[in-house]
Amino acid sequence: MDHISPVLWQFLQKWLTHFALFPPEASKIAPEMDALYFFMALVSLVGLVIVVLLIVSFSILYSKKRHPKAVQIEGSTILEATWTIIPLGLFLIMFVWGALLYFRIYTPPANAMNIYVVGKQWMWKAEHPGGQHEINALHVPVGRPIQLTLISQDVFHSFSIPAFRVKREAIPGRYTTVWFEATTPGTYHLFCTQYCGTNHSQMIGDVVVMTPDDFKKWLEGSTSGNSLAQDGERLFTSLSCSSCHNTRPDARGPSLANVYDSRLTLSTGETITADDAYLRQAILNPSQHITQGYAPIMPTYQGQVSEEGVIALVEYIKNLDSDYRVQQTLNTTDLVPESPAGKAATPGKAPAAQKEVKP
Ligand code: HEC
Ligand SMILES: [Cu+2]
Repeated sequence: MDHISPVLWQFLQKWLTHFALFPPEASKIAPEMDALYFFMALVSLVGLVIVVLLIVSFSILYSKKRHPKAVQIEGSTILEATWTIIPLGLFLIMFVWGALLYFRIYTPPANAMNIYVVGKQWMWKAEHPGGQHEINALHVPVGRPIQLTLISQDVFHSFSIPAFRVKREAIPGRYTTVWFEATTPGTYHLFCTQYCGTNHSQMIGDVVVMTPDDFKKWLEGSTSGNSLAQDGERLFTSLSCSSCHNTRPDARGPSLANVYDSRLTLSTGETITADDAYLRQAILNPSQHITQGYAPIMPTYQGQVSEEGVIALVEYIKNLDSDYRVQQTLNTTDLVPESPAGKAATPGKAPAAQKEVKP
């Protein structure tokens, strides 16, 4: 909102926030969303004033007292073109402006830190890559793009942080994403904005924006001892995935190392990108897409793994390199510069073959 006087803007903003008409602007996109919002409000207001003025002045000017005898006025092309073209231009400005913002909000930058969020009646559960779990709370660092990968365990929910001007549906059976970059440390509201049953109004929580140092401390203090990928690794063994997906040459399933984000060729000849959604489907509904060169022998895990379990498995597969082991990342790697960067730095790890369940 640089085009109106900063003093006036600050005054207006304070006033609106004070009367709870306007949430604080705490993300990078928030001021830009508000600029569009106030532009639309202003255009509507100007339109309203013009229409009201015309109604009042016409009813005085052309009243029966002044004009007892009606006179027909023929149309004016110029006038009609004007009142068509000007609003059309204004609406097109709103459309292009809104579309540009929309694409920015729903396209996370490549360097965004991913946090999974699972909605269920009636709570929000967040899963950090370092294995930190939280309920009805979300801790994030300031000044860092955060991507949320959302899914619902039951019905439709909608995840909303008004102070960040961010909102996205959490849909059963499908991952959706949204991203933001928080600009101001503090605590903000978190809502479910889609009516989802009796206790919908209690499906709320706090987003805590912390300085990078505080966030690092929080990560260290909230760890369960295992990263999300390591939780996935355990599930991978306990669900016997490793009996088919392993490093042996006669393995019955394809190698899952480096499969994430790669192009797979299916038995139908189609190719498909192995993204989060694809991996989820491959686990819950394996017969839907059969990878070329393999028999459709993989059993479905529908009903055997919770959404959080699937998330852990997906995170494990994402981090998988050739030896089917994942490193112990209790923190988000690039926030902790002193931790060893490479996956080679995991001394004393058992070789993959030792953890096989079957000979
Ligand atoms: C009985 C053997 C078997 C078991 C057990 C098994 N899979 Fe599979 N899996 C396969 C085969 C064969 C394919 C390739 C054919 C297909 O796409 O269904 C496959 C495909 C996949 C794919 C798609 C990637 C690709 O390259 O095709 C993923 C992801 C996957 N499995 C994960 C898992 C997970 C996670 C588990 C455990 C929860 C598991 N699998 C258990 C045999 C198995
Ligand atoms: Cu809800």
